[in-house]
Amino acid sequence: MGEGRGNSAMIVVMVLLLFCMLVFQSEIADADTYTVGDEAGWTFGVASWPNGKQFEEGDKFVFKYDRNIHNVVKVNETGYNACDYTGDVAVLQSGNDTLRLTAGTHYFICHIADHCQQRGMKIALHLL
Ligand SMILES: *[C@@H]1O[C@H](CO)[C@@H](O)[C@H](O)[C@H]1NC(C)=O
Ligand SMILES: *[C@@H]1O[C@H](CO)[C@@H](O)[C@H](O)[C@H]1NC(C)=O
Ligand SMILES: [Cu+2]
Repeated sequence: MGEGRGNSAMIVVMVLLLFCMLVFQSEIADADTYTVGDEAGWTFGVASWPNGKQFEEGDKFVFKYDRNIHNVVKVNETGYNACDYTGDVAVLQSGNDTLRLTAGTHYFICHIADHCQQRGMKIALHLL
């Protein structure tokens, strides 16, 4: 009798473990990949692209652009608002950069010519 109860407790634990693994897996599979700016890519006016979209921790963002005329610079909120950056910041310039982002708000600008200041080539991505 005691042994029977032990076995069923074991089964319950195993079912719970399996359930947790499934939930965990589906959360990973849930991560989406977005092409920033959709078909147009990372270009002028991209600032409004995130409007109405919901991003989640782990989502991937593909920045596609002509690397001869654009770049992608990760900045902080101040840099985003001022279209500026200083110091050691990551400058992406392959023309096809994929970033997996964590929860929080991430800011990117194009630092070529007046693209950020005048052309809306900046983005704030908020991930839940
Ligand atoms: C944010 O970025 C600006 C411009 O690059 C820089 O001057 C400032 O020190 C940064 N602030 C923080 C808190 O890192
Ligand atoms: C962009 O990069 C991804 C992987 O990082 C690759 O699968 C894809 O083929 C690349 N696309 C182009 C147009 O280079
Ligand atoms: Cu640009």
